Amino acid sequence: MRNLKLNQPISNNATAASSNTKIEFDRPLPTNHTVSVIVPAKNEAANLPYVLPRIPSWVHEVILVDGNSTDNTIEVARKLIPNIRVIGHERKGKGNALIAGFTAATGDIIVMIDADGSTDPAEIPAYVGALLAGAHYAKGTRFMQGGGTADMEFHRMLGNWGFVTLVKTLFGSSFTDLCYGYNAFWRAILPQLRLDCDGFEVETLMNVRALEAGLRIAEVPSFEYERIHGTSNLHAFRDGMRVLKTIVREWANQPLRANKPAALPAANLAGFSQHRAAEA
Ligand SMILES: Nc1nc2c(ncn2[C@@H]2O[C@H](COP(=O)(O)OP(=O)(O)OP(=O)(O)O)[C@@H](O)[C@H]2O)c(=O)[nH]1
Ligand SMILES: [Mg+2]
Repeated sequence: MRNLKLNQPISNNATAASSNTKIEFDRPLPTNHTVSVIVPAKNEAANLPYVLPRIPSWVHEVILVDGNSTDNTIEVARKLIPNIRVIGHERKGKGNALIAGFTAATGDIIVMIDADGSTDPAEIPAYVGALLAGAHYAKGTRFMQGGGTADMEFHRMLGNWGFVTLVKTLFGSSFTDLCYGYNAFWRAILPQLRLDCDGFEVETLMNVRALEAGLRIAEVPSFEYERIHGTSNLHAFRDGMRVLKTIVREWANQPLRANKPAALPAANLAGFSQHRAAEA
């Protein structure tokens, strides 16, 4: 049977490779592309020891985006990964935090994970693999074979299903999940996402904008674990309304962008083959 929470905290410092806990996935990455991992965190000191040490040692940069934590989130993060980059963000909200992290990232590939133990960094190779195989954007899904969730009450599952269906209807997508916080993409496509939101609607906005931009999107099966300690920052009704407004607004604004976006910045997407670039 599957563990519903990430195993145990790993408090001996630095990377997974140097800790006592052996991470099976921590094999060398078969590419020279650099990877940045963005971790938005608001009062997650108790959860970071379960999360940060599981980030593969070949990740070249980890950015913790702190939401004015009142616990010792920053101190714990620095203890676990001494060279972690810690930044802040201007306004409240996970969306604002992620945008700050994406903007600060320097890697060819950007991966976003949560700090509460819901998303397992050991899955990062699956996301990176999908990008190296030709996707521009790799979005996690809890609702494909190989994925799952231990962290979603029935009403949230129902809401997510409703939004998935709405996006299918309005945008013609075949997404199996929508409001999930584990995604990855080539940094070169960031301008095409035109991200401009503050709250938990951020994942929905990213997914819909990736569709609108005609990006090659791959879904990656992912298992969402229970938050380990602390309480959620999400308010199902309020944040559900923000998601709904985001979908409707994006759909309503579509005709204003009658022309499909210019060709993808394929030249910058190393790992994306030449003849694919010519097709775009
Ligand atoms: N920097 C920053 N991080 C935030 C903010 N709000 C949420 N986060 C982080 O974003 C991640 C997801 O937030 P959660 O509160 O776990 O929300 P959720 O995963 O949708 O809800 P649960 O499934 O109930 O945990 C966590 O790592 C939070 O610490 C914020 O305003 N600023
Ligand atoms: Mg969570």
